[in-house]
Amino acid sequence: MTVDRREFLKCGGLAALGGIAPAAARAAIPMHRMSAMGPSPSTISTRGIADYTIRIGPSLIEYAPQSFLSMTTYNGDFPGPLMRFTAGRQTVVDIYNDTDTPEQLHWHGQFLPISVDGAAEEGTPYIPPHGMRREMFTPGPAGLRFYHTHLAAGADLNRGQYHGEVGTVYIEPRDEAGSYDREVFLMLKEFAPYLSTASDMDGAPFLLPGDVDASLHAAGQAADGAARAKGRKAYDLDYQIYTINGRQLGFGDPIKVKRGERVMFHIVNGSATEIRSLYLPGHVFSVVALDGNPVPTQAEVPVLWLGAAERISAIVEMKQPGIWVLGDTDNMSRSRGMGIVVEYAGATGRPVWQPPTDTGWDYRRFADPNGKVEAPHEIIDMVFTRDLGAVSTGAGPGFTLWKINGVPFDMQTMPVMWTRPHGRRYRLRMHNATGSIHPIHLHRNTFEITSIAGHPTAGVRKDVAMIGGYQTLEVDFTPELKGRSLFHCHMQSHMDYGFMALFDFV
Ligand SMILES: [Cu+2]
Repeated sequence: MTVDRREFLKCGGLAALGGIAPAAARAAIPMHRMSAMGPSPSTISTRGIADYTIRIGPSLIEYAPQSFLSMTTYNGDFPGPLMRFTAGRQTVVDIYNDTDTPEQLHWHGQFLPISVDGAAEEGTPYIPPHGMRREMFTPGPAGLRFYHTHLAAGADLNRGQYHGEVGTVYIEPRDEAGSYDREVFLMLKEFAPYLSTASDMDGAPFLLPGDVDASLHAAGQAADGAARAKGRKAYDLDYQIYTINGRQLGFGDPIKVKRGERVMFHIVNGSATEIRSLYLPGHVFSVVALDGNPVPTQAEVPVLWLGAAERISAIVEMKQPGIWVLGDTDNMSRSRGMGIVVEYAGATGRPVWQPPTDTGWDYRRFADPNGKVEAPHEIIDMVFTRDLGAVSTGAGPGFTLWKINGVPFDMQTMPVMWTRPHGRRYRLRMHNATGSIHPIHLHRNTFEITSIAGHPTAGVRKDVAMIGGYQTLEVDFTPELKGRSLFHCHMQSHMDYGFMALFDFV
């Protein structure tokens, strides 16, 4: 999905983009279904025509020539249509659920009322099977956001974010510097999940700083040892097919560039569970924004890393003519398709891959070196633990159960863990007593990373952040909105098996 910026502006934006119904087609959508399905009063628009219409339904996606996957998608394609909003300007989106099961469409990274946020745990109503909802909201904050289903999948790998219900949202700032020539949107996503027995479920040590907390390590090892002593085995998840924008490496359209061009890459990790890296041999990424929020320091890095649901906006100056593979640094992931070809005008030959030499990832590179962190009104401690293979699925291994402060989230009663006054600054001090990296996420808010593994930092604002194995991560925030906000690990298999908790700001 590549958009020439000048062309985009010339054509008036929305109409220039694929996957978006023109006004005439939109008017043809059966409006009578709306009243029949009875949209909730809070979401009824005074306007007649929606800015975007989304249809959730089954489709076939051609991930390689003559090779198709059957999956649930938005508007019959993967990724779903790129939705462009303007910060602060009210928008209307009609969502039709053409499936047999209730749906939730979550507007990830935006500050929206519970009625439209798209999480049943907070109280968002489901979009009924074969029904629709009209959602009216004021988008924000500006920057790269996305949307995805928010259903629990559990052991059913045909549900939730394992499927194709993921799309990009770009919220135009009111004033954009625009120091680039072209923008390219990349959606990273694996398909065809399968389960195996974990040999080593903990990730590679790319996350910096790498300090491990001895007491968290001891606690984690003891818990894993106790589970193994009971004869427990845990499932590990992997995927057969890896894609960028729904195509395996070599089968999608190449990104065509010219020497000297500055290309803005807007990258979304739409994975259900995986951490991804990206490298373009001979080039560097100048990181402009993390999770859509401008960074204080636009550092240049050779490799980008994104936990599930993280986004990066980065500019690459095209100054190494050739044909290159922009791909995952992991050879197995790339061989299964995680990459896309970058082709300079006039270049010939086969796409070239070279491994990077520096692969570390440190959020502090993008921080404000002189930033001062405000003291919070309250520090909320969280301890993350796991019980390997504790959720039995009958014969064979089990799914690992995840706990926050000793409690796995109860999907039946959906209890609030912390009720706190609105208008105060909170610090989440998260202690990871497991060897896994977790991309933790807080709905309806942006937080500031204030400490990583004991090292203070300031100025990096995100809505997802990776916490390293046996490390402590601190993030500060002042709740944007009153009401419930869901906190969870963004790995589908972790959030479905306990790794969630609710705040209620009153
Ligand atoms: Cu997790």
